[in-house]
Amino acid sequence: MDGEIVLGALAPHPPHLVYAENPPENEPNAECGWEGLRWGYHRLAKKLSTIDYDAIVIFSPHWQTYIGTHFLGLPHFESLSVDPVFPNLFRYSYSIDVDVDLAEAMAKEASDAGMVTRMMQNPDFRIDYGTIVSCHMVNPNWSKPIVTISSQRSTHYYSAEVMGEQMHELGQACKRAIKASGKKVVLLSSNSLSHRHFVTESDVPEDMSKEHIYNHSQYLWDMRMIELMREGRTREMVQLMPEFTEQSIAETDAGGLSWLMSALDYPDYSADVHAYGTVIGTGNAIVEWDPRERATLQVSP
Ligand code: 2X7
Ligand code: FE2
Repeated sequence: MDGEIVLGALAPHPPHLVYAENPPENEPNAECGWEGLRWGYHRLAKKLSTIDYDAIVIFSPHWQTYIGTHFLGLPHFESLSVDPVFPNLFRYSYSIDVDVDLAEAMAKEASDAGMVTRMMQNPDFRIDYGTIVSCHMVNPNWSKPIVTISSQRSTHYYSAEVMGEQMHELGQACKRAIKASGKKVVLLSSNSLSHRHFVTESDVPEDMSKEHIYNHSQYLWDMRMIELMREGRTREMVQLMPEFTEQSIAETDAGGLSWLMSALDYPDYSADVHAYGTVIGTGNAIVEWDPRERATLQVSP
């Protein structure tokens, strides 16, 4: 039977969210914080727990590979991940299983389509915190194998337009590989939206009286993008991506959201927004696309 994408989500990765959850894997302890985003993640995790799937494929901006797209390529990685900017919040012991067959199939499909790809087969490779935070938040018991896809940074090497074209091709290649694999797969784009942020931290990081969007124009841009998601106008959203990325220094520069939209064949059905909130001034939305919505649209008169 053909494989399929059973769910796609925008799943941002501020380490603050894991910090505020206080899971046993993370050393630092928080009193509370960022509840709107965390409760949104809880709703998404609850939905995922009702879905039958084999693997999570995640695209992370914090695994940066300037020569080509890389895929995790060993069955297991285990170590301590310390956030380089927030070591006070995130020191997470991880033990991660990888779906290597699926990773290899996606890399081959992308490479056959002319993209530069590579499998990461260094057993000492340190998994990036973007992968860990988003995967922890959607599936805290790590019950499914994952595949991380790196960001090849074309936005900075060439332009946001070039990145958009390449992510279109990569999304299509991943979709073909998933279909051929016979597996049911969840896709995550791990990124914030607007990304200007404060450069000093309050004495108590979870002091929510200090948390707000960095500026109003950034907020307006986030709302514009989210509105297009909710209205099922994702082709327009992808067209706006270069301008959005430049004007709000968005983390869409990494390409993940464009990759996700392509793999989902540019949803024309409404996305479910589980939460929007800020973390050190950045804009973060937790958004779900359920491809069964497209099927529903097609059968209705
Ligand atoms: O990587 C991040 C991020 N994208 C947003 C907010 C805070 C910290 O780290
Ligand atoms: Fe980030």
